[in-house]
Amino acid sequence: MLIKNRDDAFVHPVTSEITSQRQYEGRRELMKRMATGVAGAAMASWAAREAHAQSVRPNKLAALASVKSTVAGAMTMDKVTEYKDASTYNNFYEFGTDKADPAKNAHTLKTTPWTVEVEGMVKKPAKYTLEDLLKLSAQEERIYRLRCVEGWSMVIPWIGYSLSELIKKVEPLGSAKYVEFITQADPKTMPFVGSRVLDWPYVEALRLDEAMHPLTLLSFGMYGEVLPNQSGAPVRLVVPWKYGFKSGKSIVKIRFTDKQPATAWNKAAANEYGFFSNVNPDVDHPRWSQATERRIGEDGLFAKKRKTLPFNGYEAQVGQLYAGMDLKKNF
Ligand SMILES: Nc1nc2c(c(=O)[nH]1)N[C@H]1C(S)=C(S)[C@@H](COP(=O)(O)O)O[C@H]1N2
Ligand SMILES: [Mo]
Repeated sequence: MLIKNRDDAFVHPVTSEITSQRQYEGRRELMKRMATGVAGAAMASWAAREAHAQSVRPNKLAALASVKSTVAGAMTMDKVTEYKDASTYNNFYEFGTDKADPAKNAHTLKTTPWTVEVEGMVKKPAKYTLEDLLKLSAQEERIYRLRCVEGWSMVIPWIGYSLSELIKKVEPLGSAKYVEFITQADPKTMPFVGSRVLDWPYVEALRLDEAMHPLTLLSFGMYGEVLPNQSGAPVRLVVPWKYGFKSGKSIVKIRFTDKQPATAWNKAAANEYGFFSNVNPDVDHPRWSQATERRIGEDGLFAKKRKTLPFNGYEAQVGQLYAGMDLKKNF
Protein backbone atom coordinates (compact mmCIF):
# COMPACT_ATOMS: atom_id res chain seq x y z
CA MET A 1 0.00 0.00 0.00
CA LEU A 2 2.76 2.34 1.00
CA ILE A 3 4.82 1.46 -2.01
CA LYS A 4 1.99 1.88 -4.44
CA ASN A 5 1.40 5.37 -3.07
CA ARG A 6 4.99 6.17 -3.70
CA ASP A 7 4.89 4.93 -7.26
CA ASP A 8 1.85 7.10 -7.88
CA ALA A 9 3.69 10.01 -6.41
CA PHE A 10 6.54 9.33 -8.77
CA VAL A 11 4.40 9.01 -11.89
CA HIS A 12 2.35 12.06 -10.96
CA PRO A 13 4.78 14.05 -8.88
CA VAL A 14 2.43 16.99 -8.59
CA THR A 15 -0.34 14.90 -7.07
CA SER A 16 -0.31 15.25 -3.32
CA GLU A 17 0.07 12.03 -1.42
CA ILE A 18 -0.50 13.54 1.96
CA THR A 19 -2.57 11.20 4.05
CA SER A 20 -5.11 13.04 6.11
CA GLN A 21 -4.86 12.54 9.85
CA ARG A 22 -8.21 10.71 9.79
CA GLN A 23 -7.22 8.31 7.05
CA TYR A 24 -3.98 7.76 8.86
CA GLU A 25 -5.65 7.03 12.18
CA GLY A 26 -8.09 4.82 10.35
CA ARG A 27 -5.34 2.81 8.77
CA ARG A 28 -3.54 2.38 12.07
CA GLU A 29 -6.76 1.36 13.75
CA LEU A 30 -7.41 -1.18 11.00
CA MET A 31 -3.96 -2.64 11.39
CA LYS A 32 -4.30 -2.84 15.15
CA ARG A 33 -7.57 -4.68 14.79
CA MET A 34 -6.08 -7.07 12.27
CA ALA A 35 -3.23 -7.70 14.68
CA THR A 36 -5.47 -8.49 17.62
CA GLY A 37 -8.05 -10.39 15.65
CA VAL A 38 -8.01 -13.75 13.91
CA ALA A 39 -5.03 -12.96 11.72
CA GLY A 40 -2.47 -14.53 14.01
CA ALA A 41 1.09 -13.83 15.04
CA ALA A 42 2.63 -13.29 11.62
CA MET A 43 0.06 -10.67 10.77
CA ALA A 44 0.51 -9.07 14.17
CA SER A 45 4.18 -8.51 13.62
CA TRP A 46 3.54 -7.28 10.09
CA ALA A 47 1.00 -4.80 11.38
CA ALA A 48 3.34 -3.63 14.11
CA ARG A 49 6.05 -2.99 11.55
CA GLU A 50 3.64 -1.22 9.25
CA ALA A 51 2.36 0.93 12.11
CA HIS A 52 5.93 1.81 13.00
CA ALA A 53 6.72 2.70 9.39
CA GLN A 54 3.66 4.95 9.38
CA SER A 55 4.60 6.64 12.60
CA VAL A 56 8.14 7.48 11.51
CA ARG A 57 7.15 8.43 7.97
CA PRO A 58 7.84 12.13 7.57
CA ASN A 59 5.26 14.51 6.28
CA LYS A 60 5.68 15.89 2.86
CA LEU A 61 7.43 19.18 3.42
CA ALA A 62 5.74 22.10 1.73
CA ALA A 63 9.17 23.45 0.86
CA LEU A 64 9.96 20.45 -1.32
CA ALA A 65 9.33 20.99 -4.99
CA SER A 66 8.54 18.38 -7.61
CA VAL A 67 9.66 20.17 -10.76
CA LYS A 68 11.53 17.84 -13.09
CA SER A 69 15.12 18.82 -13.56
CA THR A 70 16.28 20.80 -16.53
CA VAL A 71 19.97 19.99 -15.91
CA ALA A 72 21.37 17.90 -18.77
CA GLY A 73 21.80 14.27 -17.76
CA ALA A 74 19.89 14.64 -14.51
CA MET A 75 17.15 12.21 -15.54
CA THR A 76 17.46 8.62 -16.63
CA MET A 77 15.09 6.20 -18.36
CA ASP A 78 16.15 3.40 -15.99
CA LYS A 79 13.40 1.98 -13.82
CA VAL A 80 13.27 3.75 -10.48
CA THR A 81 14.25 1.57 -7.52
CA GLU A 82 11.38 0.74 -5.15
CA TYR A 83 11.22 3.12 -2.19
CA LYS A 84 11.21 0.11 0.10
CA ASP A 85 14.62 -0.97 -1.24
CA ALA A 86 16.11 2.52 -1.37
CA SER A 87 15.16 3.11 2.26
CA THR A 88 16.08 -0.26 3.77
CA TYR A 89 19.35 -1.10 1.98
CA ASN A 90 21.71 1.67 3.04
CA ASN A 91 25.23 2.58 3.93
CA PHE A 92 25.32 4.96 6.88
CA TYR A 93 27.99 3.61 9.19
CA GLU A 94 27.04 5.98 12.00
CA PHE A 95 24.08 3.64 12.46
CA GLY A 96 25.80 0.30 11.88
CA THR A 97 27.62 -1.50 9.09
CA ASP A 98 24.87 -3.88 8.01
CA LYS A 99 22.77 -2.66 5.06
CA ALA A 100 19.62 -3.06 7.16
CA ASP A 101 21.02 -1.20 10.21
CA PRO A 102 20.40 2.43 9.18
CA ALA A 103 16.68 1.84 8.59
CA LYS A 104 16.44 0.16 11.99
CA ASN A 105 18.57 2.59 13.97
CA ALA A 106 18.43 6.03 12.36
CA HIS A 107 15.16 7.03 14.04
CA THR A 108 17.35 8.43 16.86
CA LEU A 109 18.93 11.01 14.55
CA LYS A 110 17.73 14.45 15.57
CA THR A 111 17.21 16.55 12.45
CA THR A 112 15.60 19.65 14.00
CA PRO A 113 16.95 22.18 14.58
CA TRP A 114 19.67 21.79 11.94
CA THR A 115 22.28 24.23 10.73
CA VAL A 116 24.93 24.02 8.04
CA GLU A 117 27.96 26.19 8.55
CA VAL A 118 29.80 27.39 5.47
CA GLU A 119 33.36 28.47 6.28
CA GLY A 120 36.94 28.73 5.09
CA MET A 121 38.02 30.43 1.89
CA VAL A 122 34.85 32.31 1.03
CA LYS A 123 33.95 35.99 1.03
CA LYS A 124 30.66 35.34 2.80
CA PRO A 125 30.92 32.62 5.43
CA ALA A 126 27.51 31.94 6.95
CA LYS A 127 25.52 29.67 9.16
CA TYR A 128 22.41 28.48 7.35
CA THR A 129 19.42 27.02 9.11
CA LEU A 130 17.82 24.17 7.22
CA GLU A 131 14.88 26.47 6.48
CA ASP A 132 17.24 29.04 4.90
CA LEU A 133 18.86 26.33 2.83
CA LEU A 134 15.52 24.99 1.61
CA LYS A 135 14.60 28.47 0.42
CA LEU A 136 17.95 29.34 -1.12
CA SER A 137 17.10 28.08 -4.60
CA ALA A 138 14.35 26.41 -6.61
CA GLN A 139 14.26 22.66 -6.07
CA GLU A 140 13.92 20.01 -8.70
CA GLU A 141 13.45 16.30 -8.92
CA ARG A 142 16.42 14.48 -10.47
CA ILE A 143 16.51 10.79 -11.18
CA TYR A 144 20.11 9.70 -10.66
CA ARG A 145 21.84 6.36 -10.64
CA LEU A 146 23.92 5.85 -7.51
CA ARG A 147 26.71 3.26 -7.76
CA CYS A 148 28.21 1.99 -4.54
CA VAL A 149 31.88 1.01 -4.54
CA GLU A 150 30.75 -2.39 -3.23
CA GLY A 151 29.15 -3.29 -6.56
CA TRP A 152 25.47 -2.46 -6.31
CA SER A 153 23.46 0.42 -7.69
CA MET A 154 20.09 2.10 -7.37
CA VAL A 155 18.04 4.66 -9.28
CA ILE A 156 16.55 7.32 -7.04
CA PRO A 157 14.36 10.39 -7.65
CA TRP A 158 16.17 12.92 -5.47
CA ILE A 159 14.89 16.40 -4.64
CA GLY A 160 17.15 19.39 -4.22
CA TYR A 161 19.15 21.89 -6.21
CA SER A 162 22.66 22.16 -7.60
CA LEU A 163 25.23 22.74 -4.88
CA SER A 164 26.62 25.46 -7.17
CA GLU A 165 23.65 27.66 -6.14
CA LEU A 166 24.91 27.70 -2.56
CA ILE A 167 28.55 28.06 -3.62
CA LYS A 168 27.74 31.14 -5.72
CA LYS A 169 26.05 32.76 -2.71
CA VAL A 170 29.09 32.40 -0.44
CA GLU A 171 31.59 33.56 -3.11
CA PRO A 172 34.68 31.35 -2.89
CA LEU A 173 38.03 33.15 -2.88
CA GLY A 174 40.31 32.71 -5.87
CA SER A 175 42.59 30.60 -3.69
CA ALA A 176 39.88 28.02 -2.85
CA LYS A 177 40.49 24.72 -4.67
CA TYR A 178 38.52 22.12 -2.70
CA VAL A 179 35.25 21.82 -0.84
CA GLU A 180 35.08 19.67 2.27
CA PHE A 181 31.82 18.22 3.58
CA ILE A 182 31.74 17.46 7.27
CA THR A 183 28.84 15.38 8.49
CA GLN A 184 27.10 15.00 11.83
CA ALA A 185 28.92 12.90 14.43
CA ASP A 186 26.86 12.84 17.59
CA PRO A 187 27.49 9.75 19.72
CA LYS A 188 24.26 10.40 21.65
CA THR A 189 22.05 10.00 18.59
CA MET A 190 24.32 7.95 16.30
CA PRO A 191 25.11 4.68 18.07
CA PHE A 192 28.10 3.64 15.95
CA VAL A 193 29.97 6.95 16.01
CA GLY A 194 33.02 5.94 18.00
CA SER A 195 33.27 2.51 16.39
CA ARG A 196 36.71 1.93 14.95
CA VAL A 197 35.73 1.33 11.30
CA LEU A 198 36.22 4.99 10.39
CA ASP A 199 37.53 8.24 11.79
CA TRP A 200 34.57 10.41 12.79
CA PRO A 201 33.10 12.66 11.64
CA TYR A 202 32.59 11.14 8.21
CA VAL A 203 34.25 13.63 5.89
CA GLU A 204 34.15 13.83 2.12
CA ALA A 205 35.45 16.38 -0.36
CA LEU A 206 35.36 17.45 -3.97
CA ARG A 207 37.54 19.62 -6.13
CA LEU A 208 35.87 23.02 -6.48
CA ASP A 209 35.05 22.48 -10.17
CA GLU A 210 33.40 19.15 -9.33
CA ALA A 211 31.41 20.80 -6.56
CA MET A 212 30.33 23.52 -9.02
CA HIS A 213 29.19 21.02 -11.65
CA PRO A 214 25.40 21.31 -12.12
CA LEU A 215 24.91 17.56 -11.57
CA THR A 216 26.27 17.82 -8.01
CA LEU A 217 23.10 17.91 -5.97
CA LEU A 218 22.38 19.23 -2.51
CA SER A 219 19.47 17.00 -1.62
CA PHE A 220 16.68 17.37 0.93
CA GLY A 221 14.25 14.75 -0.27
CA MET A 222 13.52 11.70 -2.36
CA TYR A 223 10.40 10.14 -3.85
CA GLY A 224 8.50 13.38 -3.25
CA GLU A 225 9.17 13.45 0.48
CA VAL A 226 11.78 14.67 2.92
CA LEU A 227 14.76 12.32 3.18
CA PRO A 228 14.22 9.49 5.60
CA ASN A 229 16.88 9.63 8.32
CA GLN A 230 18.70 6.58 6.96
CA SER A 231 19.17 8.35 3.61
CA GLY A 232 21.01 11.28 5.16
CA ALA A 233 18.35 13.63 6.52
CA PRO A 234 17.94 16.49 6.56
CA VAL A 235 20.53 17.37 3.90
CA ARG A 236 23.05 15.32 1.95
CA LEU A 237 25.09 15.43 -1.20
CA VAL A 238 24.51 13.31 -4.31
CA VAL A 239 27.40 13.11 -6.78
CA PRO A 240 26.10 10.65 -9.34
CA TRP A 241 29.29 10.02 -11.34
CA LYS A 242 31.30 9.01 -8.27
CA TYR A 243 31.11 6.00 -6.01
CA GLY A 244 28.39 6.40 -3.42
CA PHE A 245 30.72 7.12 -0.51
CA LYS A 246 31.52 10.55 -1.99
CA SER A 247 27.88 11.51 -1.30
CA GLY A 248 28.06 12.49 2.36
CA LYS A 249 24.92 12.25 4.50
CA SER A 250 23.61 14.59 7.20
CA ILE A 251 25.99 17.45 6.42
CA VAL A 252 26.68 20.06 9.11
CA LYS A 253 29.66 21.94 7.69
CA ILE A 254 30.95 22.92 4.26
CA ARG A 255 34.50 24.20 4.23
CA PHE A 256 36.44 25.78 1.35
CA THR A 257 40.17 25.15 1.31
CA ASP A 258 43.26 25.29 -0.89
CA LYS A 259 44.54 21.84 0.19
CA GLN A 260 43.07 18.47 -0.69
CA PRO A 261 41.16 17.44 2.44
CA ALA A 262 41.71 14.09 4.12
CA THR A 263 38.54 12.08 3.52
CA ALA A 264 37.08 9.27 5.62
CA TRP A 265 37.48 6.29 3.28
CA ASN A 266 40.76 7.52 1.84
CA LYS A 267 42.16 7.74 5.38
CA ALA A 268 40.85 4.26 6.18
CA ALA A 269 42.44 2.61 3.11
CA ALA A 270 44.15 4.88 0.59
CA ASN A 271 44.98 2.02 -1.79
CA GLU A 272 41.30 1.04 -2.01
CA TYR A 273 39.51 4.41 -2.03
CA GLY A 274 41.10 7.23 -3.97
CA PHE A 275 40.26 10.90 -3.61
CA PHE A 276 38.47 11.10 -6.97
CA SER A 277 36.57 7.81 -6.88
CA ASN A 278 34.96 8.41 -10.23
CA VAL A 279 33.01 5.30 -11.22
CA ASN A 280 35.39 3.43 -13.51
CA PRO A 281 34.81 -0.10 -14.80
CA ASP A 282 38.48 -0.27 -15.87
CA VAL A 283 39.96 0.30 -12.43
CA ASP A 284 39.28 -2.62 -10.13
CA HIS A 285 39.07 -2.30 -6.41
CA PRO A 286 42.09 -4.26 -5.10
CA ARG A 287 39.72 -6.91 -3.75
CA TRP A 288 37.06 -7.06 -6.49
CA SER A 289 36.22 -6.05 -10.05
CA GLN A 290 34.30 -2.85 -10.78
CA ALA A 291 33.28 -3.97 -14.30
CA THR A 292 29.71 -4.92 -13.41
CA GLU A 293 27.07 -4.05 -10.85
CA ARG A 294 23.94 -5.48 -9.31
CA ARG A 295 20.91 -3.20 -9.52
CA ILE A 296 19.03 -3.44 -6.25
CA GLY A 297 15.58 -4.87 -6.93
CA GLU A 298 16.82 -6.96 -9.85
CA ASP A 299 18.54 -9.59 -7.78
CA GLY A 300 16.49 -12.65 -8.70
CA LEU A 301 18.23 -15.90 -9.54
CA PHE A 302 18.30 -15.09 -13.26
CA ALA A 303 18.94 -11.37 -13.00
CA LYS A 304 21.89 -10.42 -15.16
CA LYS A 305 24.53 -8.17 -13.78
CA ARG A 306 24.74 -4.81 -15.47
CA LYS A 307 27.86 -3.45 -17.06
CA THR A 308 29.20 -0.53 -15.09
CA LEU A 309 29.57 2.57 -17.23
CA PRO A 310 32.47 5.04 -17.07
CA PHE A 311 31.49 7.89 -14.77
CA ASN A 312 28.38 5.84 -13.97
CA GLY A 313 26.91 6.85 -17.35
CA TYR A 314 27.50 10.59 -16.87
CA GLU A 315 30.65 10.82 -18.99
CA ALA A 316 29.11 13.19 -21.54
CA GLN A 317 28.38 15.65 -18.74
CA VAL A 318 31.50 15.37 -16.58
CA GLY A 319 34.28 13.82 -18.69
CA GLN A 320 35.73 17.28 -19.45
CA LEU A 321 36.50 17.86 -15.78
CA TYR A 322 39.23 15.23 -16.07
CA ALA A 323 40.66 16.02 -19.51
CA GLY A 324 44.32 15.06 -19.63
CA MET A 325 44.29 13.25 -16.29
CA ASP A 326 45.47 9.67 -15.90
CA LEU A 327 42.33 8.14 -14.41
CA LYS A 328 44.13 4.94 -13.42
CA LYS A 329 46.54 6.91 -11.25
CA ASN A 330 43.88 9.34 -10.09
CA PHE A 331 41.31 6.73 -9.12
N1 LIG B 1 27.70 10.29 6.82
C1 LIG B 1 27.77 9.24 5.99
N2 LIG B 1 27.50 9.42 4.68
C2 LIG B 1 27.56 8.37 3.81
C3 LIG B 1 27.93 7.07 4.26
C4 LIG B 1 28.19 6.90 5.66
O1 LIG B 1 28.50 5.80 6.14
N3 LIG B 1 28.09 8.00 6.48
N4 LIG B 1 27.98 6.03 3.36
C5 LIG B 1 28.22 6.37 1.95
C6 LIG B 1 28.08 5.24 1.04
S1 LIG B 1 29.31 4.07 1.08
C7 LIG B 1 27.07 5.16 0.11
S2 LIG B 1 27.03 3.92 -1.04
C8 LIG B 1 25.95 6.14 0.14
C9 LIG B 1 24.66 5.36 0.26
O2 LIG B 1 23.55 6.20 0.15
P1 LIG B 1 22.09 5.55 0.28
O3 LIG B 1 22.09 4.71 1.53
O4 LIG B 1 21.16 6.69 0.35
O5 LIG B 1 21.88 4.69 -0.94
O6 LIG B 1 26.03 7.04 1.22
C10 LIG B 1 27.33 7.53 1.49
N5 LIG B 1 27.28 8.59 2.49
MO1 LIG C 1 29.13 2.88 -0.95
